[in-house]
Amino acid sequence: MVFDLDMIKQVYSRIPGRVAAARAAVNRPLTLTEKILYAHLWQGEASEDFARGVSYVDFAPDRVAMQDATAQMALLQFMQAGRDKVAVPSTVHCDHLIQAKVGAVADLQTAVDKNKEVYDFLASVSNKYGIGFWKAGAGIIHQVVLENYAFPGGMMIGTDSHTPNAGGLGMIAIGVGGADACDVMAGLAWELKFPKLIGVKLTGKLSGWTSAKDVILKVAGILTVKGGTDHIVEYFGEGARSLSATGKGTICNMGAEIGATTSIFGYDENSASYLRGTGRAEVAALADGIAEHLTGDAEVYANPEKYFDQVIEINLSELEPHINGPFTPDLAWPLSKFAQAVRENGWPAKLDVGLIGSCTNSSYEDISRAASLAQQAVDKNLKAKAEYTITPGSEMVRYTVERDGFLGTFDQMGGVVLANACGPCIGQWARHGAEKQEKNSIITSFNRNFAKRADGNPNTHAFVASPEIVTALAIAGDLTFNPVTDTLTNEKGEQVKLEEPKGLDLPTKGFAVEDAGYQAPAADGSKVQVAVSPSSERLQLLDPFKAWEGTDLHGLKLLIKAKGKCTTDHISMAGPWLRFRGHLDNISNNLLIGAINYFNETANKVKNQISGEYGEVPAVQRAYKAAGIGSIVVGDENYGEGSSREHAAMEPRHLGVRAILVKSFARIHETNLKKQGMLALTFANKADYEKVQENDSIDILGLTSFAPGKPLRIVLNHADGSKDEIVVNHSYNEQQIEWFKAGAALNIIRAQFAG
Ligand code: MIC
Ligand code: SF4
Repeated sequence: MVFDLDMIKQVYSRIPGRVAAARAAVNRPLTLTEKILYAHLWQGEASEDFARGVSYVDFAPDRVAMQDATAQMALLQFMQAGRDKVAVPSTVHCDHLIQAKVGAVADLQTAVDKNKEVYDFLASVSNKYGIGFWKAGAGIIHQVVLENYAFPGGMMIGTDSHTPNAGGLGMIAIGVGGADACDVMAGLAWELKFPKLIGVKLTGKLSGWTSAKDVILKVAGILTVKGGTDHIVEYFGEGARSLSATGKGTICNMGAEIGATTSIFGYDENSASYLRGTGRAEVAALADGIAEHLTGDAEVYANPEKYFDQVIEINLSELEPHINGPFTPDLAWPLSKFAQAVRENGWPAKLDVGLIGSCTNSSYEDISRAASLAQQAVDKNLKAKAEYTITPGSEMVRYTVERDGFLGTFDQMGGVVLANACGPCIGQWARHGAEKQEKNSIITSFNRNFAKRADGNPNTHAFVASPEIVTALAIAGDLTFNPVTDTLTNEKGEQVKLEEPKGLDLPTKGFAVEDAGYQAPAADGSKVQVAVSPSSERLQLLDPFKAWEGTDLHGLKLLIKAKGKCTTDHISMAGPWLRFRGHLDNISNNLLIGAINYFNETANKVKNQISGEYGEVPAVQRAYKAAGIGSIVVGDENYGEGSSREHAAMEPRHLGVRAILVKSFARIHETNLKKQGMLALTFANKADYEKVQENDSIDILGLTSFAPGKPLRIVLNHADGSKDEIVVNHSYNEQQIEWFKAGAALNIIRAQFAG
């Protein structure tokens, strides 16, 4: 048993009392989200005064989960916090650093050799501080968490934006930067803007080609990549109860793509079966005991408009399969309209690769349904026309689907099984020929499809769909194929049709695994040594950031005015750069190299205002740093969308950028900036974005009276001697202003533990 039953018992013993108190305090029925949030208040009582989307509230999460690419920075920070042991149960998962090249076994071995230094570091820090460690090959963080740790009514934070996956099992699970994880592991409160609530009422029942993935593909189309910002999405209704726990996990997982703080489903029979099926019958029994508190109040679901800020209704019986993309996960196409969209937009119709798996869609159900199509291909003499890969989400799923013959079926169809890891989803894909940058199409069951993400090629058109649709299209090798209506020509020249996919929520023979890949920490870690070599190119101990100088900032240079989409992949690219996630100075060499410069429409080419010449963004910023000149980054809407990686905030901080000024921020990134002592500012008047010129020298005024709710001013001193003064907003509260003043939140913790 790897989960902490005592902790769950404690949480369950306080939920009924806290929910009753909260209901009395606000004097109305409660949504599920409110119940769990109120049950996890750090101190004090529930109150209607928590203004949704505005008030910061302190919470006490029950768990922390970290994946290897973000854990390095989280733990480097935690090591400075002065604790002997983590304050809440925590785990590390090695999943992001495994590159997909030839297949599971060889790729895993290569990763273990190549990443030895980092894995050894993570294993020894985990051992020392009481953190559970999941070795490379054990699986992707969110699947391993769903299978082992997620529990209805719990609250977890994780250093990865898809942490909400655990919402499928009724947990409030939120993606954060490493500095937030560090606070919780150090025993401090965790602060969150009290969310607004979106209710999604699901009626009907899925059938045929439609699957849980299509619910979120549809929701993404409705809400777009920023529609969920500062909201929690709560799903309910008979349709919700008809979905498997892992299907719900898929929906919650991809809620990250609409910017939602998290998403959640209530506890039901399917949650209980999943808990029992994954060796947690005790948890199911405990949850049964307080089941009424693990779902929203009946009055809420009867009149959702009264209690949610926004309500969406989807009838599962009428829902069509969807395909989203290219280049953004919210461009949603119902299957019946997709072929036409491909033709009209001139997207490459030939499908090169279909990829299934990832943390989003790698459950037993997903794989069994995809395998039912692969089996048909074999039986009907169809040869898959596109390449086809499978990344199982965990060793437990992989072992079980191998035992049940599904991997053999994929093999017969020509599929390649990759390691239980993120692989191509995070650019860890040595795709042959990608360097030629040819225009091509791929389709995945992953969640993100930003340009260059999977294979580094900006001309790869990546689409997102369910594993079933990905498999059918890979068999056809054609994006315009509609399996519901079209036939295919087989090896014998006959016309054949694919039948609807079939699968099972849970294995009839139960899950099995030989070595799940878990390593428990030492009971007493005080003797464990953690070594970081000063000459390492992958790990670097952190130096504290400097405190604020106490004055307004004058004469900042414009580093870049980014145009259009600027995700964390644009700010701090993954793929080949993942190797430097534990070395702040080295990874800073990727700062904003993907962002498009407004003034020349080119990536990674900005004006160095000292020399007047154009150079790469990191090099220009290093020149400013060497000259002791601060700078500012200007951006568009939803800046920092995507990942939780705090490198996107630490790199500019490390290189001397002082402020990020944008039209709007994605939630996790904004918090990450604040935590690292940066100024995260928004234009009071979005049109002022146009006033920023390439040669501007910029002043930030009002810092000596920096206060919550009080805008700051910025003076844009243009090269021709004219100037514009503009108003900029911020969302800093008192405490966050202290982080800014101290130079970073961590500087405050460090001082507290030292004192
Ligand atoms: C991603 O899907 O982009 C990642 C890689 O899982 C990230 C975390 C990271 O950048 O390490 C995320 O989503 O938070
Ligand atoms: Fe890994 Fe992709 Fe999931 Fe991120 S979205 S955790 S990279 S599988």
